[in-house]
Amino acid sequence: MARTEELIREVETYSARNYNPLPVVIERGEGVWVYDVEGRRYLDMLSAYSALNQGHRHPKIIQALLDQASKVTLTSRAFHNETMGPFLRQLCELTGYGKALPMNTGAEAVETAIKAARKWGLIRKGVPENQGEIIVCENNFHGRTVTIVSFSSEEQYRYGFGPFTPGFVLVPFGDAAALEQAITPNTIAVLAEPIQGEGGVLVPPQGYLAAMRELTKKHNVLMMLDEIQTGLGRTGRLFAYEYEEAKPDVLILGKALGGGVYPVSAVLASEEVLGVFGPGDHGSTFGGNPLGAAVAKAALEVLLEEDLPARAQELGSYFKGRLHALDSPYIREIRGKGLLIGVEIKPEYGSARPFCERLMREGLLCKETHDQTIRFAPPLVITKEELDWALERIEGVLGA
Ligand code: IF1
Repeated sequence: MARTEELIREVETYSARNYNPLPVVIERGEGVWVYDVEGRRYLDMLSAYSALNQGHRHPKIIQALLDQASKVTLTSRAFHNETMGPFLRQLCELTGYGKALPMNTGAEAVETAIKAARKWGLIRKGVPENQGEIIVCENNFHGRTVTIVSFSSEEQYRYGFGPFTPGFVLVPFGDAAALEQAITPNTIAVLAEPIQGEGGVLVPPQGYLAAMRELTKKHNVLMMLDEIQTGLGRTGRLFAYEYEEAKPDVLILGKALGGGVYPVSAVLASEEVLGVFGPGDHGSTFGGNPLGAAVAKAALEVLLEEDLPARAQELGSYFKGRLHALDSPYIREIRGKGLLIGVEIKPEYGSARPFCERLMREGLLCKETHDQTIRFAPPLVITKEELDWALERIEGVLGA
C-alpha cells in the first residue's frame, strides 16, 4: 500500500482538487484490465467515460501511434499533412456527412458546433445577429467551458463561473411537446445527448429523437446530437440516434474517436452548415494533427473490424438480463442501452459511492454518477468470460 499512498499524497500535494478519485493508482492497462502499482488487477468498468471503447492500448491503435510518431506528429493547419485527409474521408463516408471539422476535446467540438449553428442562423436562416437561440435539455452534460456550463442545469458546474453566455433555452429532456413549445422564429438549433450519460444514464421515451428530428425539420432548426459518450458503438449501434429515424444535421464526436490513446474530436455536418467557416474563422493548434488523425483512423477501423457495436448490443443485453436476475434489494432501476448501463441505488441504502468502493475491493473499477447511480460501461472488447467474472463480483456486492 506504501507506493499507492505515496503517489496519492503527491497528487494531493500538487494537483488542484477538481476530482475525488477512488484510492487506486493505475500503472498499466491491457484490454479491459488495469493493474495498480501494487500489482493488483482490476476490470475497468468505466472505460474513461466511454473513451476506451476499443479497450486499453489496442495493439492496432498503438501501432498506428508509433508508426505516425516515427514520421511527423504536428504540422499545424498552416500546412497540409498526409494523414488528416484520409481520416476525414473515412469519417465522412462512415457517418454519411459531407464535411468534418476536427478538434481535440469533446468540449471543443461542442463549442465548434455552437459557433457553426450561430453563424448558420445568421447567414443562412437570417435570424438577427445575437438573437439566435439554442434549445438544450435539463440535466445535460456537454463539457466544462464557461459557455457550456452557461446552459448546464447542475448548480455545482456553474457556481462561481459567471457571467454566463446568453442564448440558450432549457427544456425538460424527453418531452417533445415542451420542445415544440420552446421553438421560436429565432431558434437556430437544438443540442442534446441521445442518452444523458452524466445525467444518470437517462434514456428518453422511444420516439423522442424522431419527434425532435421532425420538429427541427419543420421549423428549419438544426438538430445537433452530442454522441461524444453514446457514439462509436457504446449503446449497441454505431450511433445512438440509429435507434430511431433521427439522423441529426450536426453530429458531435469525441472520446473513443481517439481510441483511448489521443484526444480527437470532430463535428460532422453538411457543406451548408460547416461551410459557414471560412479560412481564419475558427481553429486550434492541435485540431486535425497527423498523430491524432492516424490514431483516430485506426480507432475507427478497430470499431468496424471487431464489430464493436454488435458486441455492445449482445453483451449489453446479457449484462442487463443478469443484473435484473439479481433481484437486488438495493437496486431501484436499471437503465441504459448496449454497454452504457446505469444501476440506480434506492436512497434508503445511501449513495452509490460505497457500492463503488466495495466493487473496487472486489476488483471492479466503476464510478457513481449523480450520487445514486453506478455506471457500468466496460470497453466494448470485453469477452463474455470477462463479463461473467465481473458479474460474479457484482452479484457479491449487489446480490440479495
Ligand atoms: C469531467 C461527466 C461523463 C460528455 C458528453 C461532452 C463531453 C463529455 C456527453 C466533454 C465528457 C466526461 C468529462 C469528465 C467526466 C466525463 C463525464 F461526468 F463529466 F459528465 F462522461 F459523463 N459531451 N464527459 O460525456 O468532453 O471535453 O471532456 O473531452 O469533466 O469530469 P471532454
